[in-house]
Amino acid sequence: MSRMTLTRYLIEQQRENDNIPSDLRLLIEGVARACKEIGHHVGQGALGGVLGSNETENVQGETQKKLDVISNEIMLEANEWGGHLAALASEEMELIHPIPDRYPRGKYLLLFDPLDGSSNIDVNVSIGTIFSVLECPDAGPPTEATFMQAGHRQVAAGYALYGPQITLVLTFGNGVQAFTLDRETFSFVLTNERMQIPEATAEFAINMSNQRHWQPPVQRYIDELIAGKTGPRHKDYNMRWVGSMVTDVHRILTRGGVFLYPFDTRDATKPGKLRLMYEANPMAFLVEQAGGEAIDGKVRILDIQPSQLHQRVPVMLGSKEEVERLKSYHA
Ligand code: AHM
Ligand code: MG
Repeated sequence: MSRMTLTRYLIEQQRENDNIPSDLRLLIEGVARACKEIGHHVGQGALGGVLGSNETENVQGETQKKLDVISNEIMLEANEWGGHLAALASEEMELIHPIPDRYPRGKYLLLFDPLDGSSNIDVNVSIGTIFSVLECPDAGPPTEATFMQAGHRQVAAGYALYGPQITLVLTFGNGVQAFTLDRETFSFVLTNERMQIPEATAEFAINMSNQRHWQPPVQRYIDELIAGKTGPRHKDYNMRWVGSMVTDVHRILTRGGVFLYPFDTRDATKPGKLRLMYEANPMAFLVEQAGGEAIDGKVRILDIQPSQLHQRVPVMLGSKEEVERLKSYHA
């Protein structure tokens, strides 16, 4: 069979199921092009002068890496002219970015973390780009309030993973598809038409160095996993923590597992580390579409009504059995 490129897959889906409007398809193709370009810069590393930090801080008060800034620019430039978007928002920009007057305004909103896992850039460990697409409900110029929609209203979401392979993982609410970049033809080729997370797992991902700051339900849950075969779970668990959410989630979509960045008591102003709108929501959409679950402890991530563009949430996602158990411990 001839290879199924991203373009062909999206056109055929639109034809067969009528579930991907053409301007949404073109928008996603624009995002995919931007990811290829970011992937190129990531691959250049020291040769491209892209490693190391900028002198700047983002709205979260984090020092920006050069690649954070480069990736943000690429996402803006690749996506603002297409005519499919009303506005964009990014982890690296305090305010939303309305489409400049010189371009036509479309009906979608794009949110993204242009370069996720920034602490891994300089050490040559996998990193990624995460994105989420919402509809723009009104015809007037969008404001931050226009973005304040719960995650279940996303019409598409995905990530690009810059690892040994460059992988693009997408959902339009009809399962999860993975595409691998063919580095010779520079096109994304469908390599997994339906990613599925096994219901049960024996692998967990959490930053153990924060253990003393966790709340009792997470303390209990992790204690029980670590107790292994002789503990209440009666099996041995394995641990992985890459420190790039994209990579940790990709592993879970590929072979199962559970990922936690829970609420902790380190900083009263931060209810978790990860950001709802461009990290937790798109990942929760993908995980649910692959048969898993995603909660903040008590509530389904996709049902959280956002109140701020850069708000943080605790995140627990992955194999159903584990997330259900976490929910029961928090109840
Ligand atoms: P970033 O968007 O600034 O890169 O931060 C998000 C990342 C996630 O990819 C990852 O899961 C987490 O931060 C790791 O945090 P920690 O360094 O506390 O383990
Ligand atoms: Mg991030």
